[in-house]
Amino acid sequence: MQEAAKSKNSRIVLALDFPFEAPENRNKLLVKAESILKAVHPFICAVKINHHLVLPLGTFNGVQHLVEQIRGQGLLAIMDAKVNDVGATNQTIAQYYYAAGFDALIANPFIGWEEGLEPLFKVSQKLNRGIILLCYMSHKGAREGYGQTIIDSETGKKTLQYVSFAKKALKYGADGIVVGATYPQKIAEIKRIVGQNVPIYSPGIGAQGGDAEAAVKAGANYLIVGREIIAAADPAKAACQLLDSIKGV
Ligand code: 3DU
Repeated sequence: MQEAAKSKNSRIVLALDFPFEAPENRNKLLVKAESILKAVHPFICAVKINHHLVLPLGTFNGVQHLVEQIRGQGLLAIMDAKVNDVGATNQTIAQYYYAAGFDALIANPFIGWEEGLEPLFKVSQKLNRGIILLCYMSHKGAREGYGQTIIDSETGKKTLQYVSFAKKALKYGADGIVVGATYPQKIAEIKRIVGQNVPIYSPGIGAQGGDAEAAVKAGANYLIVGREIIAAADPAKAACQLLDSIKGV
C-alpha cells in the first residue's frame, strides 16, 4: 500500500459500490465499474470491492476481470468481505478471493484468534496477501459492539473493546485496521496505540458525514471513499477535489 500510495501520490481507496440493480440488468454494473475506474484511477491508490459487486457479478465471472484491471493500473485490490466465521471457513473464503487476485481482505476481530483469525492470517501470509481488521466502524450502532467496555480475557482488566482490538491488531501483525472517519477522536486515540505500525483505513467520508481533513489530521493513513466520488456528477473531479483537500494535511 505504501508503494502504491507513493507512486499514485494518493491515499484514497475507492469503494467501488453501486446501488441495487435488478439481476437481469447486472451486466450494467460491470460497465459502470469499468467506466468509473477509467475516470478515477489517477486519483486513488487502491480499490475496495464489497458485496455490491461480488453478489451480482460473481467472483470469477465479473469481479476477477475487474481485479485484473485494478491491478493493471498499479492499484491494490481489497475485498471487504468482513470475514467473520470459523477458521476453516475463513480459510476457504480467503483462498477464493486470493485466487481471484485480491491483495487483501477485511476481517472481523470479534471471531477471536484461535480457530478464527489464525487460519486466515496463516493463509494470507503464505500467499503474501494482507489482512485488515475492523477496529471501530463508522455507523452509530458501532458503540454497541466496538464501543463496549469489556473485561479483557487476557489481562482481566476493564477496557474498551476497540482499544483491545487495536492492541491485538498490533500483536497479530495486521496489515491495517478500519476506524470510521465519523469518529476522528477515536482515530487519534487508536493511533496513539498502533503508531506507524498498523495503518488506519477510514471509511465514512461525505455520505456518512465524516470529514476527510479531520480524519487525516487525527491519524488516518488511507481514506475509503465510495458515494462521495461514485455518486458525483463528475467522479474524476470529485476524486481530484478530495485529493486536493488533503494534500499537505
Ligand atoms: O459510505 P461510502 O459510500 O463512502 O462507502 C463506504 C464503504 O466502506 C462501504 O463499502 C461500506 O460498506 C464500507 N465500510 C464502512 O462504510 C464502514 C466501516 O466501518 C467499514 C466498511
